[in-house]
Amino acid sequence: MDEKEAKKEIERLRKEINYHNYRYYVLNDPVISDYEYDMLYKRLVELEKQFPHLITPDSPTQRVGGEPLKEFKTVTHEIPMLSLDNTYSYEELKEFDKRIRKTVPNIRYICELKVDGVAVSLSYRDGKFIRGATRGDGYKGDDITLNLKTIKTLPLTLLTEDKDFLNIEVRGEVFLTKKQFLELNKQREEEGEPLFANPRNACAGSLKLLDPKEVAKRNLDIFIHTIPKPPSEKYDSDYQVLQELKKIGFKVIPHSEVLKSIDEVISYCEEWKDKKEELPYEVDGIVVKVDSFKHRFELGETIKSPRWAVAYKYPPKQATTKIKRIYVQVGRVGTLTPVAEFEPVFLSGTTITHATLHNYDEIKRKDIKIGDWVIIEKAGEVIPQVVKVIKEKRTGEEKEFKMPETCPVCGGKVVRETGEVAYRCINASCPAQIKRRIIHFASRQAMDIEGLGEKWVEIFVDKGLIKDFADIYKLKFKKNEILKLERMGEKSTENLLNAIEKSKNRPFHRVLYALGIRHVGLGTAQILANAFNNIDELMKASKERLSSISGIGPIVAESIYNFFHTKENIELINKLKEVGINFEREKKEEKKILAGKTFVVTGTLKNFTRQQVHELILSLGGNVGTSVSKKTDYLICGADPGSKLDKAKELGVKIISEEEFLEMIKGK
Ligand code: 0OW
Repeated sequence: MDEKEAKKEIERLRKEINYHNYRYYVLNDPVISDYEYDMLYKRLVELEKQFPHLITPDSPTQRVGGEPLKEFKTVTHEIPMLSLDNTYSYEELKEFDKRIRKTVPNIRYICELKVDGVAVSLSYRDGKFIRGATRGDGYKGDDITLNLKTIKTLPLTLLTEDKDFLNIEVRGEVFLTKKQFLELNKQREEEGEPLFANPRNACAGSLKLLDPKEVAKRNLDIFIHTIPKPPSEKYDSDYQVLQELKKIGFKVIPHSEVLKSIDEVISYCEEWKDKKEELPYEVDGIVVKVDSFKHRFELGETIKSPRWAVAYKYPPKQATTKIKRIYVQVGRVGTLTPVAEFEPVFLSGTTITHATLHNYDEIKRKDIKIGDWVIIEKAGEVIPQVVKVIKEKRTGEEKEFKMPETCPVCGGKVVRETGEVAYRCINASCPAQIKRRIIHFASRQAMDIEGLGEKWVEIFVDKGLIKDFADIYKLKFKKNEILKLERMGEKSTENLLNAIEKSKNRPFHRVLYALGIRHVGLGTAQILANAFNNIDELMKASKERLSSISGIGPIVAESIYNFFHTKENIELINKLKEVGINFEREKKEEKKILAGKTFVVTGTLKNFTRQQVHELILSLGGNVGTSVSKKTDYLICGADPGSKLDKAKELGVKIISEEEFLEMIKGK
């Protein structure tokens, strides 16, 4: 196929894929099977790979942008993005209505759900999405185009030729569904990251990420609710324009109605007071706006907000109760989280007895004491929050809360590392963390113990057969107990015990990685294995010595030092030595195996930062280039490679994956 034909085929495919994206993501009503869609998409990817210069930013294949940004550019809103005046009672709504009718006696209102998300502006030129920005201060915001492109319900190309709609700006709310929010917090808990208090914060945090690939993982969504100026004189009703926007590809806010009287508006607010709890996303109010563009113009706006719109905010569901005690939960990664236990209190359909206090800083910030009376709030379906202490109710009996010095589950040392908010138990054998730690220990890139996956780890730990890493190697003495387990026959027991024995001789760097020291991934483990001959040398190293190693910063050095200066971990290492784990770098003399070879890296690597892989290549005698040339021997190609890949193809430079690179240096 020649370029001309390819261009035509590419355009046809894009048009079709855009339409099917709209049907699937916006209308929730696909008209082709997933398989047929995948074939179209695959074909487009192939053609764009064959003719890379035909790739355009608006292609459906370009939703997740390239390299992470260093910062966001600032952009100015042509029409300021004003905020909304809030009202908290139906009385205030009636006053709003009276004020409006003084200027416009005969009024039509649009009533819309007020989605609790992050306001953004989207600009289209010639029907293509060209720019997206946060509201910022209403006049200037951040250019977050690349992040917004990752939202599947945001059309990159509008499904219209109508010139009224090809060059428009629309505004909407980016949001996270309650389900996505809970999943994100669960993930963060596993990774020891602080939790988000509500979907809006999670959404705002996601849009601030500089790497679009990370944003894409957050599954953000968007509702369009406003067009700052009518697309042409033909339209006077905003409601009607929104219906048009829906037809050309936008996911317009649902359940809106045009109502003629404030009484109807109030019954709409009443109707959604409870109904909103069943919606998959957070709604914190109702937006009431004048429908006619002409009337809006007549009513005008104040410096802060339009006179023709108001938000009716549902009262946040609150209650007061007394803190009986504050205890500490230990998460799967050892994070210590303070939790308040209350006198049970009924709040929006559920009895509340506990609420997370997130972390010690939060307790100090709100000056929370044990025995305090507090106001708690459930701003929607998500976790109840302690809003504030009712100081007037204090009797002097209240007690200060202190974070424990030792882990409440295992008694191990609790540390709070530099720059961290969280306190953490770093005992690698802590029962609260042991399952997750063993799963990591046995995983493929660590000790690679075939057959010891999540399911069997859960069973072995629950049956008390494994309490720490060393117990894995003692399972061979418990063969009879294992055979009694369901679905663990003679053969599979034999296979598992052999796999465990075999794992004793993994390379030193993989054993270090398997220990699960915070901030020590495969790359850092490799650097440590190159810097120390064995575990004893490493355990004796001071923080200064550790942070003097290229690729190891002060925070990582502190984490490594703390790990090896925790009593339980020292015992664990001794036990692992007793069962015969290899804690030495391969005996082979330190050959500079990459001597004379020049490497260039492109794209994102799974196990190394760019700096770490450069350090590693240099430590093995290789050279590192920053651009591809005839002198380049290898291009290591990670995810989402940059233009170096095309250059390497052009020059015939050998292209290897990260896995191939690891094979090349394996066990050296
Ligand atoms: N959050 C919303 C929403 C909405 C406003 C925009 C300017 C004047 C009327 O769902 N459904 N409709 C509007 O219309 N605003 C909304 O959110 C506002 C935008 C800016 C601050 C709030 O997020």
